[in-house]
Amino acid sequence: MRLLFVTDTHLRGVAPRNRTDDFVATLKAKLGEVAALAAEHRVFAVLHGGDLFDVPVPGLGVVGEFASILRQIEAPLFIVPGNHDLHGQNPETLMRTLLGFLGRWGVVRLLDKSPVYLDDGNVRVQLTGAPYHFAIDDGGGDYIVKKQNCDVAIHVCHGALLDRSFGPMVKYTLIDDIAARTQADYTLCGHYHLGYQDVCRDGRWFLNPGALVRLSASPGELSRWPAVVLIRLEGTGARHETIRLKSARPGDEVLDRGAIEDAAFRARKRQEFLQTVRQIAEPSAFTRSDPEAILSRVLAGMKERPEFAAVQAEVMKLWAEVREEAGKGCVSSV
Ligand SMILES: [Mn+2]
Repeated sequence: MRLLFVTDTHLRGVAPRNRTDDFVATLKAKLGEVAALAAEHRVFAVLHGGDLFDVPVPGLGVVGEFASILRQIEAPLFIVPGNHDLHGQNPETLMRTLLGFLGRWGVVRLLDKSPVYLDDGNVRVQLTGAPYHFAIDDGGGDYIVKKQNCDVAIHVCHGALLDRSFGPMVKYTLIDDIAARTQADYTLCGHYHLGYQDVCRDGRWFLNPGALVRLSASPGELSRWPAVVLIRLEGTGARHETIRLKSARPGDEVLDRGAIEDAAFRARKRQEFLQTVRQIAEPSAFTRSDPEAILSRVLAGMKERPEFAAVQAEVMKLWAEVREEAGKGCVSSV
């Protein structure tokens, strides 16, 4: 049995900023290549890691642009809903989205934690999914499955399951924190567009080949090549290969370098600014419980900077809103 995994296709009718090619034509070519690979390898099913379209309810014109290509995929398409498939990233809205509609129509099969079994008489596969929701990376429980009544268990996820730490600013789950707890032979993940090198822990694989499309012009997107994964199952054995898409172009041919340099410049400026703020607000300042005193102290240290007036106005506006929300000045600590 062969299965094809593809993720984050973000089908859309307009080009994102920073793309220099005919983006819709590129999307069609890539989707066409996925359909051709599915046919060439006679896959039993195509597995999709979520974010099929870029918005939850695209216009019918956009849907129609891709419908004939999606129809070329003869194998059933199993998909886990991603955040872009949902209104406000809320799973409860699924039935009001295109993906929910396609699921009910039977065009796609929606995956969740209830197992679905694929059986070709040779291999029996347990298929489960972890759809996106706000708390998917709180504790990692969604990434953990039990393997039952099958030769191979595959879990398809749309969350920030990552191979390395990303610092305190984003929520994520480390593969190493859940690897010993899940019984899935393959955990196939979308959502983190850059993907990572295949991870293997005690014979269990954790794969994210990256998004099918490069939507932003970040250095990571510039240097990577869109790919899909082909999994071959025989008895209880499994192997897989990453297939780089022939229809993709090198990043610097389709992404605007000017935008990349602008982004790098902004990131540098932001770092400089944060550095200044850190120097002004030495740790003792934050041990005080009076948030207004902390704000005043940080602002006072910035008086010489040209952006001072604008920053002060914005900070005070936000602070007033926070006080308002919290009940007319009842906030006494941050
Ligand atoms: Mn995505």
